[in-house]
Amino acid sequence: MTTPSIRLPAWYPQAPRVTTLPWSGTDTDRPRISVIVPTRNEEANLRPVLELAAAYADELLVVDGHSTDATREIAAAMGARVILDDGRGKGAAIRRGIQESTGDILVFIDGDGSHDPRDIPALVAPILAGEADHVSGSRMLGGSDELHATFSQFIRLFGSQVITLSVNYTQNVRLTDCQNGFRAIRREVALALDLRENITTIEQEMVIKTVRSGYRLVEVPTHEYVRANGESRFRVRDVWWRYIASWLYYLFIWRPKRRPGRQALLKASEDTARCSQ
Ligand SMILES: Nc1nc2c(ncn2[C@@H]2O[C@H](COP(=O)(O)OP(=O)(O)OP(=O)(O)O)[C@@H](O)[C@H]2O)c(=O)[nH]1
Ligand SMILES: [Mg+2]
Repeated sequence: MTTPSIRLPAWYPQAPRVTTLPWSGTDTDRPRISVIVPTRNEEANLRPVLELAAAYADELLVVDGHSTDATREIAAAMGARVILDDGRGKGAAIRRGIQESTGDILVFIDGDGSHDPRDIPALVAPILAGEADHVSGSRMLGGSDELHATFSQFIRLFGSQVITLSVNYTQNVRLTDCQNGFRAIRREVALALDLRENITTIEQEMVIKTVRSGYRLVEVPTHEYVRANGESRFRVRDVWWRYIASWLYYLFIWRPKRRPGRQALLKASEDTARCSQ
């Protein structure tokens, strides 16, 4: 499935793997899961991600950022529905994915091999159990191969920790990671958050809005791997001010809307919990 010059991600399994979701009810009662993969020029990384993610997905959606390589062809050949983002960045792609998806639970996973799709059952478990509306993978709990190696990574980690601490102390929560791209969220909640960010600042927007809106956010440990192939395009010097601006805006200025659907969402969670028993 690969040429010698393409590396497989470290998590790619050699052994048989369990692909079942944590659900003991009937299959027809189980909430549908959409796995959404944002991609931009990930032809060397995408196959293993889609191959394993497909095992957990009722719908596999690739939101592509106008790749100039074979990313879209590979995604389509592997059975994903492929749509294009509007060219404004990963955040815009996530927002497009939310709009286009049809599942009850949305799972976001990067297409660069940084996340192990076999963590998807653990990510969706608290939602299937009716205990969470949004589950974020945490690199602080699950470890990371790329938090400390370079000065740029140190700055990202430091900034991320400052933001997480500020969320914890202002919102009385105890989160460890506000910026991971690996998460699961009830689609109704994702829509209700009315997301606006166009770049990777969408991760902290989702976390802060979830907490401030009173939705239930749970973290589970997930490991972050070094992207299997290609270079990181993330440049701290280009985007640091957008992180600071969106952090301060969503934490201190933005106000949660009244959420008339809140009771319905809680009831749906309870129904989900009952079905899974
Ligand atoms: N659709 C879309 N996807 C994007 C865009 N930018 C990045 N992505 C994808 O979003 C995921 C995360 O982007 P990365 O470039 O890996 O960003 P990162 O994980 O913060 O940084 P590194 O892993 O260090 O490069 C990857 O699957 C990218 O291909 C974009 O503009 N549009
Ligand atoms: Mg990455």
